Amino acid sequence: MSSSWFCRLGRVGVLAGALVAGLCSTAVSQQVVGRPDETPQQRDARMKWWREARFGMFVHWGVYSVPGGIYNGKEIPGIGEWIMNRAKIPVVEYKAYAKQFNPVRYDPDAWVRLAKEAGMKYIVITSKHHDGFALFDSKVTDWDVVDATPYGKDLLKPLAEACAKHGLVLGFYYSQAQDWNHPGGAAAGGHWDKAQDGSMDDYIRNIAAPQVKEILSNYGKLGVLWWDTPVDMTRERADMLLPLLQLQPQIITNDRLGGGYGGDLGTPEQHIPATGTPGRDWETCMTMNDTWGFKSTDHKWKSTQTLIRNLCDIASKGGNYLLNVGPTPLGEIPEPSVERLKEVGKWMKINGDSIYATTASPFSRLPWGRCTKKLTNSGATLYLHVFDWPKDGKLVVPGLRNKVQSARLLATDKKLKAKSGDDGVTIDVPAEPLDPIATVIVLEVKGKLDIEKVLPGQAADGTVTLPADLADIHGQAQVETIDGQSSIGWWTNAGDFVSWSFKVSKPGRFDVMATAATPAPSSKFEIVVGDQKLAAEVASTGGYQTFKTVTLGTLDLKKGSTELSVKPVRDGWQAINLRSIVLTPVK
Ligand code: FHN
Repeated sequence: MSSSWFCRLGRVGVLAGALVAGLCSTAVSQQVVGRPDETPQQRDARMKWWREARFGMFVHWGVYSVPGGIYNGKEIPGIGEWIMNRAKIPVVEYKAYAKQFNPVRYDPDAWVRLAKEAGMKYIVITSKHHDGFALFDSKVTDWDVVDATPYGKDLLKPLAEACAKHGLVLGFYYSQAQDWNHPGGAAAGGHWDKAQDGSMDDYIRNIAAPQVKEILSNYGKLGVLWWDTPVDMTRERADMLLPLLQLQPQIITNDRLGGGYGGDLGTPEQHIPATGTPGRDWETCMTMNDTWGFKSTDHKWKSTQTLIRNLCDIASKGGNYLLNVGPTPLGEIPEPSVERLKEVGKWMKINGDSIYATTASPFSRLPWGRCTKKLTNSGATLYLHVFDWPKDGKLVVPGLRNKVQSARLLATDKKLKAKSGDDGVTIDVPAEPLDPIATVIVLEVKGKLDIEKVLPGQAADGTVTLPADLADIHGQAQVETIDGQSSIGWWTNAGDFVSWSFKVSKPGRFDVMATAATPAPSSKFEIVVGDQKLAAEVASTGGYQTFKTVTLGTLDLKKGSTELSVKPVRDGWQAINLRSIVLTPVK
């Protein structure tokens, strides 16, 4: 097979820089061209199961779970699986941890049942992470679970069997460019021990390529091969690995092989992109606390609400959610993960139809939640995920012009009344939500989807709310989701600004408030409306994820269409995350 089996494109160099720090933002703008010998229909058929699945489990497991974030009695900052690199642990010393890796409580059947119960359709496990330790019986090294641990058994075989038994698709993660324990494998990801000396080409030829061959040959049919951190992955190096994919012709790969190969999917990490990428499959991978590999001191668990709303948000943008668990050295998935996955599963059992096999929302924004859709012969089924239940019992679907055939609650099938009007479709809903996290309403509409963009206006009390996800962004800043709420982030460039268009029906003087977060002592910017400029400043909130609402001053608004911009001031601007600007009439 020729090395151009996958077409290449992309900005892997940029990506790799971010990845090596373990702080990757997103694999942006890598267009998948596909395989030159694959028709679009064949590609759609190959991607079908994955696109319908929407939800999968990521598993980061290895020897690093033994120190669990602690080295020489001290907590090592950062993600648990990077402990060897962060603490610069010598190879010999790190390898000794394997003697304590004895996962006698490993129950792959229970893992798979848990993933299934959560509503996940596939599992991607680290067959080998950056520490080079193989969870399988590798013939090209002794640095694997069979040869180096008291456990002595291949961990992937029984997982593959359990997946097959319970009908889940199995995928393997493989760190092809970083391997801190085999000579030549640490060239890219850092180097602190003579034992790591060696040529990266030799490492790829003698360790990575044969191991990829092993994982693609010995575990039955696989769904996914998940490459990672393509640091220094030249075309030539990638070409030592790429042809091996022929061993699993239907396999789906991500965009992290390197060498300019785009793979099948984009991999935004730890965040949800502002919009989906039509024509390009993508998958947000995310931790449930702050680490991928087990870290005994990390108790920052995301709430079930955040996880469910993230899943809705991702599905509404046409992506998949690959949610991580980091098992302990005994082989157990930490209890807080188990609890949350079971709760997500309860929601999915009732509401799964609104996630599986759906495609992206036709609305650019909905004030109360998210939407997914399925096209039907007569029109479309819209699944409305209502996060903020209307207090007045009227749910307005703004700008929807299609005729509604029916409206019902997904959980109970109870029919609801829906009426078309100037604002869109208004649905009469019960006084209380069925599920405060996300209640799903199913709308069947007729014909080709017809949605008019509605500008935000004033609430009955005159308030104007300008949320992050309605902003027009001028520059490189991006809308991201933190704790289920959107904010404008990555706003490091003082030349970037954001603006909103909205309608004013009740003019007057307004207090201007911003909900923002920044670790900087202060950040200065101005709010511009027509020829008015309001000098504004936000003081440190303690971090990029700690939001505070501050009053910035007042502005006059005239009747009619209005534009408000937030513009950094060159002297004094520091990056902020901005969740919203709210204007309230001065009393
Ligand atoms: O460095 C790794 C990290 O440990 C983890 O495996 C994540 C998962 O996407 N990938 C890399 C950072 O981008």
